[in-house]
Amino acid sequence: SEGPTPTSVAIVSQYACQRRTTIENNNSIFTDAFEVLAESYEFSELEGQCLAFRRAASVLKSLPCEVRRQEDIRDLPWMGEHTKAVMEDILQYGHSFEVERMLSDKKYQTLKLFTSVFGVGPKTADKWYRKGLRSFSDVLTEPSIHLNRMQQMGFLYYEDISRAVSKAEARALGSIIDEAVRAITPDGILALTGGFRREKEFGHDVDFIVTTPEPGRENSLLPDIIERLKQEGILLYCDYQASTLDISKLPCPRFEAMDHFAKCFLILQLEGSKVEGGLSRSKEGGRGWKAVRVDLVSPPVDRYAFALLGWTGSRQFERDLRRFARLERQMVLDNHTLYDKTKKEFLAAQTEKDIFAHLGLEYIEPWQRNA
Ligand code: 8DG
Ligand code: MN
Ligand code: MN
Repeated sequence: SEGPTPTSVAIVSQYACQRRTTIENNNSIFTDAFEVLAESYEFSELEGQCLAFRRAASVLKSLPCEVRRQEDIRDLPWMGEHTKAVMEDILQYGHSFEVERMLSDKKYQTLKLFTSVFGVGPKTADKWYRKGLRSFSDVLTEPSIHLNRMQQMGFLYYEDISRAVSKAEARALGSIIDEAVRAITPDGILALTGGFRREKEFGHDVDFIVTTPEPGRENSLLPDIIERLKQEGILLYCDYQASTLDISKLPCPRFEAMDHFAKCFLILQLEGSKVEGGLSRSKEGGRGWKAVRVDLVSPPVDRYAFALLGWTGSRQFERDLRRFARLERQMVLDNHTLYDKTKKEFLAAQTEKDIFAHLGLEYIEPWQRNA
């Protein structure tokens, strides 16, 4: 009889949606380094090189153990010459010279600082850098700069929202949103999504999906929730975007990065007394509350599974789900639909499991999507 082969090597898929990636990362020494370089390429708008480092990092995050020797990565996908060279330095010297150089680069440091402000993307950060601005006080005292409202709030609450949101804080916000939904409609559906659904310990915000079984009713849901939060006196900032979903346009699916659901990007005032174990920020400011970023998205109920899958992330997992659908199944997946180009039909789904099944993929639990 055949026993186990002595040199059986587990094949690692090139697609994140065929790997199970928990929050336990055995290779953060490499993936942290890759993230610095990926980010610097993102600042320079070199998307291909940025993606190469993000893909390599994602593969290493899925490994059950630490990479110790160069030969450990021999059979892994997405290990290019550049990523290998960075890993070689880390294996040999404990750090990468290229990464060290980047971390002490003034332009990288400044763009990193500016993009850490809510409402400031790489384009704005670069514009400010090219004006010679290097610090927040440079930006805030520069007369030629006009900050939009989002950026004004980003600076005003910088101390709070640049600090990670804890699980306990996310839970407290869940109760607040749930109470609001319950008061508006008893059959409202609320689900945690984003990083906290993937069981991350910390996040930069808290993401929720809300809907109702009554078609069309979801359109007034977010405005009603926002009104309630305002009346409670805890709404510090609200950027509401009404739905632009046009079902009649659905039979010509093409991939779009942004979805068309109603959504809002909020800053809420979270009372320390509502958080088990207290707020994660130091209380030296004296006030007993913390400003926290919250995202709400409100799809029609028949789009719920697609929206939930799309908003749970991680971004790398989402990218690879779509790439897998397109290249391996001739299907188009986005936050609204799944379209089979061979059969020329849309595939309906009540749950995420239905979508994985349509794609012929093993189901990956949310906590295994930290690619
Ligand atoms: P974090 O907040 O802990 O940093 O991580 P995260 O929860 O994974 O990231 P996120 O930036 O909050 O995004 C969560 C998911 O939402 C991510 O997979 C991308 C998805 N998403 C969309 N559309 C949009 C959109 O219009 N804006 C934002 N911010 N996220 C979107 O599908
Ligand atoms: Mn999030
Ligand atoms: Mn978010």
